[in-house]
Amino acid sequence: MQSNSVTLMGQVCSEDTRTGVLVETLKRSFLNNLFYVQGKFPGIATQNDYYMALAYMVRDRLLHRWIGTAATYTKQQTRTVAYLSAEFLMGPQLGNNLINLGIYDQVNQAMSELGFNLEDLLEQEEEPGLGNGGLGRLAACYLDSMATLGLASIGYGIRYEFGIFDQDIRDGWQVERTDKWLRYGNPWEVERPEWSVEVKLGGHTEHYVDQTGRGRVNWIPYEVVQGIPFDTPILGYRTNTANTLRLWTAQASESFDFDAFNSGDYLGAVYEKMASENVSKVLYPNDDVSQGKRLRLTQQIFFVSCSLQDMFRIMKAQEIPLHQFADKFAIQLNDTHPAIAVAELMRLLIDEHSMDWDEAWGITQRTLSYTNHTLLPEALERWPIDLFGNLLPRHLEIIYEINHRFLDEVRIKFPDDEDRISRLSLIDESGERYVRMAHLACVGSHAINGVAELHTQLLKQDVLRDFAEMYPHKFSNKTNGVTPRRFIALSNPPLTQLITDKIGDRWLTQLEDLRQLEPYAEDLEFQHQWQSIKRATKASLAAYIYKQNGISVNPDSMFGIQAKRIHEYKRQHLNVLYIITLYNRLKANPDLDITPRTFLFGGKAAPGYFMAKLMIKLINSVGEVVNRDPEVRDRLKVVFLKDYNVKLAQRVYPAADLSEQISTAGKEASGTGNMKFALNGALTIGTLDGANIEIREEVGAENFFLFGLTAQEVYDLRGQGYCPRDYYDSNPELKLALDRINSGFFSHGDTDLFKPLTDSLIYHDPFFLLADYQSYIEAQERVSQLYQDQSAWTRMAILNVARMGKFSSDRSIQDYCDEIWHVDPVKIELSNNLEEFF
Ligand code: CR6
Repeated sequence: MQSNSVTLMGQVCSEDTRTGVLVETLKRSFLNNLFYVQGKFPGIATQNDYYMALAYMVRDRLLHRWIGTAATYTKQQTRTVAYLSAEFLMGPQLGNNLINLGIYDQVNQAMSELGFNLEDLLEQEEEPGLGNGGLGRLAACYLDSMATLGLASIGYGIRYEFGIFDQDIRDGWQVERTDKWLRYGNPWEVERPEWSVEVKLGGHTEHYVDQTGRGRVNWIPYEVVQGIPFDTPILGYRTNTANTLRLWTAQASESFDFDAFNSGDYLGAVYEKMASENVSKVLYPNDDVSQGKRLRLTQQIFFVSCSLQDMFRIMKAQEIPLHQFADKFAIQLNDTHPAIAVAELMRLLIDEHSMDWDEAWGITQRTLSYTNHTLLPEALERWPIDLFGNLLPRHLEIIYEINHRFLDEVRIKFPDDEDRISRLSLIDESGERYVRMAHLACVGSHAINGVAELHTQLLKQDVLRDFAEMYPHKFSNKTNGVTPRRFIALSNPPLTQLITDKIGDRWLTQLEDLRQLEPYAEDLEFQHQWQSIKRATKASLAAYIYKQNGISVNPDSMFGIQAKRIHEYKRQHLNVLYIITLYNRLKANPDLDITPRTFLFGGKAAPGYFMAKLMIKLINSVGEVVNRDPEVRDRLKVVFLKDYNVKLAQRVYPAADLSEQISTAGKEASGTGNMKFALNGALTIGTLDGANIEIREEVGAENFFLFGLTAQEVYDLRGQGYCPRDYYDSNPELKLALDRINSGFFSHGDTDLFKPLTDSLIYHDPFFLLADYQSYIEAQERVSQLYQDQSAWTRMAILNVARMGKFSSDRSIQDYCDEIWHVDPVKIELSNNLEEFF
């Protein structure tokens, strides 16, 4: 650690007492914060006050790096990645910052000398749940990797007042509660009102010709919303780089309701003001599905416009001419949520900065690139033309013009192919007219990528096939990754230590180093240490379960975990069919010798998604019966962990023996939980879907429990006319499992409760559960068998971890840098003389 004393305006200030990392200094500054920031003394301080005092203490130690980083970027006019995402699922900040700063141990000691338990204080943090699941968490992992690799980057998004809802379980059903994460303040953010911007909405456009004879457009909005940025530092792991996550909050602009105020309609004006503040009020709680609401489109243009205007401000401040925009910024669109950036960047360049169309279009295409995250048709965003034109009249005109020019290009490349024209058009005209956001993103970007090999391949041959034929050079794959800092170093310290003892600590930034563990896979002593760590993390999860659910589970049973959003395509109910099958076997033969198992589930269902909510109810109902049945004698337990979020995920991954990755092949774009489980030594039972395929390739087919149809087989079976009922009729165990549900056995005699689910399976089964059932059961049998041989199991787990190097988000980000962004790392030298910054 370098000295933190600093010279500013000729004065030595902020000396070690404020930002030093000696234990004594840490204690003093913690108490200073308690008194002078929280305004509390120990007699009346709450646990939250202590957490805040600690958080500010840590933030103080980040700021030198944050300022140094900003100063370096400004001075060097660094090329910058702008990652635009409607979601950033950051998880708790305190622990991660301690790890990245490298002061975990000192702070732990300081807190314990003051009589506090650091773990308890970490537990106090309310996590910012500003995302639904994989997509938002991926954005957070990417920010961590960009900072760790020393890349100049900025994350742009929305500061939702209410993040993803808190999940409660009542009578087995999901109940949603609002997530008031800002209730006690957020110590990690800094408000920057001086960089506020205005966003226009609604109204109409007026076209005219200016004195130079140039056609111009004036957009007269119906309302104007102000965006205020809140910045959070994103520190890299053991580096000086501290980048920024900039989230926008909506506020009514003072000017816009001038008339209402003047005309004396004070209350009316204040009411309007409140309405604009709704823009950043709440995160839409849908994962992999689009809701098509006007407010959602408003959120999208809001954060996109704020962010682009912010980039223009930065250009101006650094005196970089506008025609160099594409050299200064590489903008990544995280799915189509920010795809309106194509039209908004054009509008800013043409209307507000008088650039001509061709130059603006060149800049737009060179700047933007687009990541697709799903093949599910219900997730592809499209906006009814009326709604779109009503909210964004100028953008619609620009989109028509882009479309006009684009379709001319198509006609030249593919003459006399009107079908192709209508398939490619930015406007869907097959019925009601819609703007297709994925098409807009494809046309306006120079690079388009999927998030796993299979996903990219399917994109090219199916969902975006016409675009792949039109612009083959734009397409590439960028397989997802996860940060090993949060998902091992922070969440699994004992395993981290064990690995580091063997191979040194470079693996945390060079994850391929894990390969050096391979020789230890056979080492019985090492296996033994490995097992005792797994046993301890399971015991600790068991204690948590007992506290939360009042269910006692045996840490020596196999923990199989399926933790992810609840969705039919993810097939939690296939897992349940296996539980019921095992249960039926035990009932038929109470002395059956089975591998004791604990089935754990966690995840939220979208509040409007009835089937997913019914799946939660089913899991809990089956659990209620199985867990209480004396004949089962602790050989089977079923637990639903409520309110699955990043904090809980960090507890769950280290405690898994078996990771359930059982989506219908061709449906899960990538998955990232699959990577986090494997990295913590769980073996995977899974289909050939998303990144599972690449995980299996890396760890070796013999170290992975594969089952189920391939994407091609699913496709073919669907084509032939899939008849799930045949499977039901011909497989007695499957029939018995479904009949048990239908008989009311798990629902206190209610035979109707689960009918929507079982009917859907027997008569439609859009996700091919029945087709995959037998293969799944057999794979589970192989799992149970192997678990009996603890040494063989552990060997396999070690090999899994040793071969997970590819799935670091550092590797993903390096791929984006090399092939899409073309940015290089920037070294941040920390000077103690702040004068150099001026
Ligand atoms: N729901 C995919 O479904 C992928 C993540 C991140 C998802 C998932 O397979 O791992 O994105 N897609 O790429 C969307 O959110 C649209 C997800 O999280």
